[in-house]
Amino acid sequence: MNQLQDTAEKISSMEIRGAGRIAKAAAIALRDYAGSLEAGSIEEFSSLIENAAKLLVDTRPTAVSLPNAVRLTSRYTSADVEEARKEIINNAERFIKQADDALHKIGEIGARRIRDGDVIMTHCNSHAALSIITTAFDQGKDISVIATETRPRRQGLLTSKHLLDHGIPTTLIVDSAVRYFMKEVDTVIVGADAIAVNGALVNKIGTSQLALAANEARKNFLTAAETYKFSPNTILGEFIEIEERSINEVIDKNTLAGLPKLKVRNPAFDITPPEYIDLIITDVGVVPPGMAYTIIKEHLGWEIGEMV
Ligand code: RUB
Repeated sequence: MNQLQDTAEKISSMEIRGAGRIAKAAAIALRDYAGSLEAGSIEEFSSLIENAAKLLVDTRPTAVSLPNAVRLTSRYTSADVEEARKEIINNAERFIKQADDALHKIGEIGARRIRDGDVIMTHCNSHAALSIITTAFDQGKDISVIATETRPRRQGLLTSKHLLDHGIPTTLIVDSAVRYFMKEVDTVIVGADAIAVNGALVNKIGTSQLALAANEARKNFLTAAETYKFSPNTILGEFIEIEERSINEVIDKNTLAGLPKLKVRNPAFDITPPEYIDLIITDVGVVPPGMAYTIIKEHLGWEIGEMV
């Protein structure tokens, strides 16, 4: 298996997961593929890059960071193979650096919204949300975190380990205990797989329940989203596809064999409407959901004509 297929396989199987990491892995895979592929003409080069881009984008449908990263990386203007190769390598390096810088900026900006003594609830495993939490803690704020387990893949354990390694007091709860604990929470912070043009948030299944419970209890609900997680295609009226994963993640084969008539569903993400989101913490500042259109237009750098 070559390195490109290896990355695609690791994204599909979730060995590489989380919208930011998926995007960076795709940029690295394209950089290395462009760097080593053999093409006799620019047409051949172009077709190989297009196939590679498609292979990567098709691995997981929901995280918009993936097609955005692939699109930003695989663009080139030169008609010369060696120059086009260089352009792709440079694009990838730029994207990777910007993604790392964005995480850092989100941490700095988001930490200002955290007060000393805050109890924060988070869901799944978001490096952008964790950047805010660890930055606030490093600033000396006395904070603690309630982390949801996040069935079925239990990414809450990754989050708990990350926070505990950082010295942050952390409590793990099952997903169905979110409303029970909301009264103890000051702020909910989650990551984003995609932000639509209307400011709706697509994130790990269960996020919208946190938002509902936070709204009912009048608690802040923040999402941390790098600008490359905003979806340009939603400007064209496209929907963001919600990935349905294997039911084997939910129920093991033996149990299922004993319940032959049981139907099992496993959507991996859900949609939180903009009215439940107080603020989006991005690398270019804190914005209300209503600003999503502006972020897409000003920071994603391609024209509508290019997409239609
Ligand atoms: C991960 C998930 C994360 C976002 C943001 O889902 O929903 O909240 O991807 O993560 P999965 P980050 O585990 O299915 O990939 O902030 O790290 O990009």
